[in-house]
Amino acid sequence: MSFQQSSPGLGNQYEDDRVLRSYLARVLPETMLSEIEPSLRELGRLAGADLYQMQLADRLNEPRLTQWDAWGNRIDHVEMTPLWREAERIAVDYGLIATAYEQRHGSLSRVHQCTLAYLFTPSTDIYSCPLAMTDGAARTLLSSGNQALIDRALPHLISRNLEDFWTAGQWMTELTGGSDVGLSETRAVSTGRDSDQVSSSSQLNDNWARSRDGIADSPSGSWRLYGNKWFASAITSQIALTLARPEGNPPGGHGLALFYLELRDDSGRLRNIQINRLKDKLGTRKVPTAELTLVGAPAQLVKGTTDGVRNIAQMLNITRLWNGISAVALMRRGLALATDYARKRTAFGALLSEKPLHVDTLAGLQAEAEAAFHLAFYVAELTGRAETAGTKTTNGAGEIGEDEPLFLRLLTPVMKLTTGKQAVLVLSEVVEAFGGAGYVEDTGLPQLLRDTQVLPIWEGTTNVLSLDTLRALGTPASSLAFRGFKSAVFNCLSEARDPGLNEPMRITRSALAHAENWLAQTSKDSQPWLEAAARRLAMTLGRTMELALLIKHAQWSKDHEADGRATAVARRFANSGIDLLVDYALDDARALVP
Ligand code: MFK
Repeated sequence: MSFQQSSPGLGNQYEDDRVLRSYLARVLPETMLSEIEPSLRELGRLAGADLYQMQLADRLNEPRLTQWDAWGNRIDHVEMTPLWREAERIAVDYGLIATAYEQRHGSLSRVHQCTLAYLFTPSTDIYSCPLAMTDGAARTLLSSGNQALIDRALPHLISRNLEDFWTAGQWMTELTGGSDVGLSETRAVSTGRDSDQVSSSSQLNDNWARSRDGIADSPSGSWRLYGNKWFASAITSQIALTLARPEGNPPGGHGLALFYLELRDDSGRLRNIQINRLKDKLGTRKVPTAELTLVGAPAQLVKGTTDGVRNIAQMLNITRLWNGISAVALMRRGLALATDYARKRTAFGALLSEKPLHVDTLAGLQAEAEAAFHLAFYVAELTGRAETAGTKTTNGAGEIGEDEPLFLRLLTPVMKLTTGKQAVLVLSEVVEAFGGAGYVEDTGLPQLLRDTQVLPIWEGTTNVLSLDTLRALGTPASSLAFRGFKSAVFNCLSEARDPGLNEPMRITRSALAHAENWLAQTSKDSQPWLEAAARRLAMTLGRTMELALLIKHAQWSKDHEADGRATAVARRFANSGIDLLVDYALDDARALVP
């Protein structure tokens, strides 16, 4: 065999990323960009070089659960893979959580953090999962106003020191379901004084110190949890937020309460928690996802004894943002590899990069990825603004409009569901772009697709988030959320002058008007009709917003970078199906699915 095929390679993942760099140049003040750029460049280098090599070498490693020691003691120890240990170190070093809470750049700190996450994610085998939950827990504790828990846990969650750093789990799913969380069966039994009365952090720390000597003890005034958690991601975390029903509470999400747990005692033993097994999953195999039994695990109330679902929702909004950033990061990785490969692979007498059909295929994927990128980072911008609302920020972006919180509430599920689906489509095509090689494990490509497949599932499936979109819309059409959506779309179009953007603008306006009219009509109809079309509506909103953001960026790029590529992307994406709102008779659907 004389023929040798060069493998696809990666350059500096920051320097080579036209889309990211152009976006940052638009949204960040110059001083901020020049301050953070050296660390982005360094992380981009790591992600494309050492970390990527380590990821390929770590491919066959998986977390290992050891339930018993040699002497018959139950230990339930989970060993992380070498790549994950390195990923944790890098995450702490680069401040992947800290950046969002130190808020050195006001609301734009979220954009900064998401940029770090975007560069970090594709080379670290879903270590973004524990980071997402850690971020979500930090935000949830802050919003809870529970000062004792904030003082105790927050410094660890946002630490830049590896020794102090804690990750958090988010245990919601039970055998009864991952979507209808209100069905949770875990019981909470009060052990005495209500922990709401634990008012100072020193008191809480005292209580904790006293309970350190044994897992059977817990801080006074706390609770014990009994039940099974069926999908507890990243069980290696130090703390978890979870839902349980205090005895006597009514059924449903309202009757659940939000609890805080510290998983291990000082000797590292789990505190009345058993790990039954690790899940054998399609992808995300580096994530130690566990089935747990809580056998009186000591816990603290985070905020009141009811409304657990409402109180954990803050966490979901943050992890959904991470989901979107992960979706665009994985699309970027797949396309970086496929594009490089196209420049190295010859077929039928020419490089793939010179073959019109191959180039056209990759261009379509690039348009999807670029559209998703702008939507995910736009939600990061809005999240940063919501988090710093009312504070004086260094970038003057602290003021938010009346519609903005409801608009963000609407756009977060829309973004999560839209980008998750795009990522699966893009990664599936990326695998195909390599032909048979894409189907072979040691290229690392099948794993990319399998890991991506989780994105439309966890943190709310596409259908559950479509229903959430309806809930977030409130009273359709006239709602503040939709008003916010509409004005954001029009704002994006307001400065577009390039004639090349006329057609994308027409398609945006038409999709928006259709959605608005459809909502006005359908909201008068029956609930089943509205529900049946919820996914088509949510995807239409997501793709319309994406196109509007592409148009805005294209005009900016033309004006400031003399670059027409973003316009080409907007034109391509505009013709890839924006308005998906078709009405099918519900009876026909029922007939098809007897
Ligand atoms: C790569 C990065 C990704 C990170 C990965 C992390 C791995 C973690 C693995 C997992 O944990 S996966 C499991 C995640 N589970 C979910 O995402 C649950 C999916 N199901 C839903 O989202 C359902 O819509 C929900 C459970 C919220 C529905 O439950 P209910 O009991 O029917 O709640 P309801 O009545 O809709 O809402 C209760 C309250 O919460 C309402 O407020 P009020 O009480 O004031 O009326 C809602 O408005 C509010 N709410 C619900 N969702 C909200 C929200 N508020 C703000 N934001 C939201 N997203």
